[in-house]
Amino acid sequence: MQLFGKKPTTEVEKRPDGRDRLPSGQYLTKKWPVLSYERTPHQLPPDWRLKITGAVEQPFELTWEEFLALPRTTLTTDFHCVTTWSRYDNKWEGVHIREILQRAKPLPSAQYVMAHSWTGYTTNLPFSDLNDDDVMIVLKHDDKDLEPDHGGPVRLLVPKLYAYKSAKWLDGLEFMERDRPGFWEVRGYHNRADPWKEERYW
Ligand SMILES: Nc1nc2c(c(=O)[nH]1)N[C@H]1C(S)=C(S)[C@@H](COP(=O)(O)O)O[C@H]1N2
Ligand SMILES: [Mo]
Repeated sequence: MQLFGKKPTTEVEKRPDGRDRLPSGQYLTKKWPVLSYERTPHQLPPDWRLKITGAVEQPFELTWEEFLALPRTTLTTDFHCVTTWSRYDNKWEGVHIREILQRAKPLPSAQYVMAHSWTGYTTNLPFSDLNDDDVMIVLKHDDKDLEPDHGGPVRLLVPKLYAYKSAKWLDGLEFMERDRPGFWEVRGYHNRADPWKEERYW
């Protein structure tokens, strides 16, 4: 059938895993909205360290210079906020989570992780969601240094979960044996936050 360049309206864009690219209940935006509970900090604290703590063989801290010296990687992902906006094809640059995990050597009992921001924000996730191919600690977005409003200079990225799991202004990962709810999770946001299951609130 000749479609004259129009896509049939029933055709839904799919991801390689067969899921709809746009999770149900989401709308697409080209702008990148800012969602923060805190006031945006405009400077890295002078004593900033990335603190890797808890149930790991090798707890460690990195200074900013040490963190910047880690190998970098880039990745393009979609990003989904629980308040229903999604933004496609974000290009991220940063340090892959496995650069951290291979140094820290989490214990088998480390089933959960709490991400910490220096502003006091926290968010929890299962270790298996952190230990994944698409999880990074990011420094750049679409080839520019991450803006302060978006967590610059350094944030977590867990693109397969709603964006409240991607803590802005990151300064620590705490490996835990038992789960504990983070900032929004205490206030009614879903503990797991899978956009394809619409795990928004509980
Ligand atoms: N420190 C911190 N990180 C945070 C938040 C926040 O309020 N504080 N909001 C979360 C939520 S709800 C979303 S949707 C994303 C938004 O990221 P953006 O502002 O870069 O779009 O950051 C997440 N990380
Ligand atoms: Mo969000």
